[in-house]
Amino acid sequence: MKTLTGLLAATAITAAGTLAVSAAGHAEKWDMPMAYSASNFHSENGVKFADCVRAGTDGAIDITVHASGSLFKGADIKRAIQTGQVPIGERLLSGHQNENAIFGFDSVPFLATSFDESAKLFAAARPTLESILADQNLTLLYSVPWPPQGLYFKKEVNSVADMEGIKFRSYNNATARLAELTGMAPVSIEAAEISQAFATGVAESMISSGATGYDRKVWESLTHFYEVDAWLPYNHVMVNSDVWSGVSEDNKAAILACADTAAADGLEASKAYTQFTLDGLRAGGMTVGPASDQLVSDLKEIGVIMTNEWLEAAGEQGKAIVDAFHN
Ligand code: PCA
Repeated sequence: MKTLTGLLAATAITAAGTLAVSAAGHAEKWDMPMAYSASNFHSENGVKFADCVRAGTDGAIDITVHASGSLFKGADIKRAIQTGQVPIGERLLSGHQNENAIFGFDSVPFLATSFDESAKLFAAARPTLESILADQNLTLLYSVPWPPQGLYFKKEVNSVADMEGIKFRSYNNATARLAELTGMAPVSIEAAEISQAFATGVAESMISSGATGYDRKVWESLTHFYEVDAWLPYNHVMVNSDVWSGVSEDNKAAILACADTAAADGLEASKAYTQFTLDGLRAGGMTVGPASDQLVSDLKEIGVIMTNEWLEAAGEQGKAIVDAFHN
């Protein structure tokens, strides 16, 4: 639901964006919505990217990061960039699989389960992803993976049978489907709102990284984290293609150099944050460890179903990505 302040802010930004474009030669102010908490590594990396762009363009492009979904909620960020309500923003594209199955390349269970494999998978998917985004008036600047995804509960869970009926917070199509196939009840909730959802019992479990559980202090409501390493989903920073074509060649080169740095720094931060946040969950009182053999084998069976469903939906392009990944 859009709030009044959200609507007012969006209107003000559209006006500011128009002004900035018409006043060529002056500093352009770019508002950059991001969905996750300011202390999360993606958001911190976004602020560093903005600093790099400001320096690299001699102040001509001045990006302000708005973390925690404060300007637009995660689910609305992609559309806001496409339609020019904001020039730039960050979004988890696997949340838009209903537009194009390729957007879910990174959430196919057990296809790529480590940072190295996920980098290979992303490299295989990138050209296809960029051409789909180009048709949507979006230019991809950089992408950063979340740490491996594991399962959170408020009780011990050793098999899929133990998951029956649990209220499960989903963040994209794959997580909602996982809930259905495991007999849980999916409820879509943005990361910014999960602490409250767990505290009030609207949700009782989720699949996510240690990072998100740590950022949202979920040990206040949940007790167990099982390392499943199901997949590593990506956040993508994208710019509106009309805005991008108005950027000078020099400034484009500066921004692309900053994007490369942000991709590399973001990956390193994601790796470093993995162990740090699992330790943090433990320090918060949670039981953190590998899933039982039974749970792993149950989940792998569901993974096969979801892989087949994704391949079917993603067609030739999806198959080409998986083939390139395996080669
Ligand atoms: N955190 C995000 C997406 C994946 C992750 O690790 C979330 O839970 O919304």
